Amino acid sequence: MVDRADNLPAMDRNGYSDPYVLISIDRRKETKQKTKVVKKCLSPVWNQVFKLKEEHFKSINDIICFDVFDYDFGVDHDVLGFAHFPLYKSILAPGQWHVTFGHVHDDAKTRSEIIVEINPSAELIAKYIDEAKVAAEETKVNEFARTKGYWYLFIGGMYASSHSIQ
Ligand SMILES: [Ca+2]
Repeated sequence: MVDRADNLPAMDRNGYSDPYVLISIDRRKETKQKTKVVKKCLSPVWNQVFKLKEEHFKSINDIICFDVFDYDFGVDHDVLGFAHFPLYKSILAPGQWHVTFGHVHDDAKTRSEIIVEINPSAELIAKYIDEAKVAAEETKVNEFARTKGYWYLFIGGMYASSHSIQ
């Protein structure tokens, strides 16, 4: 479900944008779907529900992408912002997400926010729940490693560190 966005940057000369969201899994072509375009609006409400096909998910490392663009007639559409969710996060914590993104064009002072809701099916959760827990642990380990200044190499499912943790 793509709910709404707030404080999007203005890309058109009239002081507005014409925002729409491109939804995809890892930006793969066959998974792409679009919201409607909301004309002349910086806080658009889409309120549209999309179904991502279960067979389009290839692994727990997939990213669900919400790329926000400004529609322009006949020319390339400007990027307004990106919100990307690792599949494991939406498996472990389904529901509504508020995502703040930095402006790609940083002349604006307020930060944009997009609100989406991701509700994986019971089948998808059952399929990926174990891997999602592992992925979350690995992310934690990686973050811990970064904060402690350790360097980890991910080799065939094993972590090898240049220093050992006490
Ligand atoms: Ca436009």
